[in-house]
Amino acid sequence: MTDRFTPTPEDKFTFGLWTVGWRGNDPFGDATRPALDPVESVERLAELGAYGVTFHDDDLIPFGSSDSEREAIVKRFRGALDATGLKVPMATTNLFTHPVFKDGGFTSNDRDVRRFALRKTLRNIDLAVELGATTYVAWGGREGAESGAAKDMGVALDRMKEAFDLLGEYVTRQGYDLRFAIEPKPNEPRGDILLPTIGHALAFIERLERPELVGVNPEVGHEQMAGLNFAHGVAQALWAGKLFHIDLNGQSGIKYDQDLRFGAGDLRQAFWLVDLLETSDYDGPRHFDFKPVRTDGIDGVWESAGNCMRNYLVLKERAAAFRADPAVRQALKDSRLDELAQATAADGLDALLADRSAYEEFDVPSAAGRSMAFERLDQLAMDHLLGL
Ligand code: 3MF
Ligand code: MG
Ligand code: MG
Repeated sequence: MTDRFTPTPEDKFTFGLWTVGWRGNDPFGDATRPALDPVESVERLAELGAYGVTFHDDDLIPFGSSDSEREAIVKRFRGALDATGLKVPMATTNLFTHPVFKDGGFTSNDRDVRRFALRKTLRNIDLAVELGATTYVAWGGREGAESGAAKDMGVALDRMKEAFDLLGEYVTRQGYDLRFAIEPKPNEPRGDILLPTIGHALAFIERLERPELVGVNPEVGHEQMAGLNFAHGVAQALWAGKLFHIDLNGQSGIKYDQDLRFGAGDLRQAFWLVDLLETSDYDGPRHFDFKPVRTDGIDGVWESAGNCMRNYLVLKERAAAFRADPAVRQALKDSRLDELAQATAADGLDALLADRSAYEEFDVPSAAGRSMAFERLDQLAMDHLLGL
């Protein structure tokens, strides 16, 4: 079906090889689908209208491959990219699957594992840059603990900082046009993970040697697993100039990482997220990090990949209609959003202190009695979201 919600590469939709390639294995069950050839993923995603693909080193080149195997795989992958025009805007490192990373990569208590993790990352950074990536994501899935004394958190943060400082030094020395994006997640697979939310990551970045090289890659479901409002978190990342990349998917409340297709789960949060992204200056990829449901065959994989993009475009249309509606513009005024945009004391501290109308003569009961009129505004959003 081709309609106005059919994506094109201009929409900048990208997918991780590990998303469509997920075989349905979970902690309680084996794989339900056969392995997907990365070249087939590239071809199918291009047919569906995607802009690019992303990968962990091990998604493309199985852990432990020889140099010649690696070379052959990369050559074949590059051939598929050239043939389809698909881009690789981002790449990342798998520092979580192999048992060697059971206590983490950059913050494992084992120093030699930390050195291995850094070398594994640096090696894949070279490949990422070769393939044209400008963003390098770091999700520290195993950087954490299940018990109190097992990890000294302050010291682990020192090691995390050391890792990002070294990575920053490397890309600077190599002259690479590459920035890092930290992906926060509160838990799973570790009981508790370091840098659990967007806010923790933003604060951490400011302590680095080269903070300008590091931003965040927030994921819808990860913040919602912590009960947080995703659009608010993304808004703060944008405010800090740190939204370097984004992982889109769906989640229903505080539970395991569901990785539903985008738009499933909390639809209202998805609406506000698209509204935010589309009215912001973020022009990076709209990257889907989801898992096609394990109950479906390969048909469901491509169906859900298409639906991630479709749902984004539907919400984009709905959000634009909301912003363009004269009734909404009036409701925004009635709710005094224009007043929020005015500085509170542009006249300065002295003028504020001298202003009797601000305090001594301020009519508190009348201000307390003013309705904010948010209910009407929110129902207008609901009506637009529901397509009324
Ligand atoms: C886990 C994730 C990860 C990261 C990936 C990219 C396997 O919940 O979201 O996906 O997105 O490692 O860095
Ligand atoms: Mg996830
Ligand atoms: Mg992710």
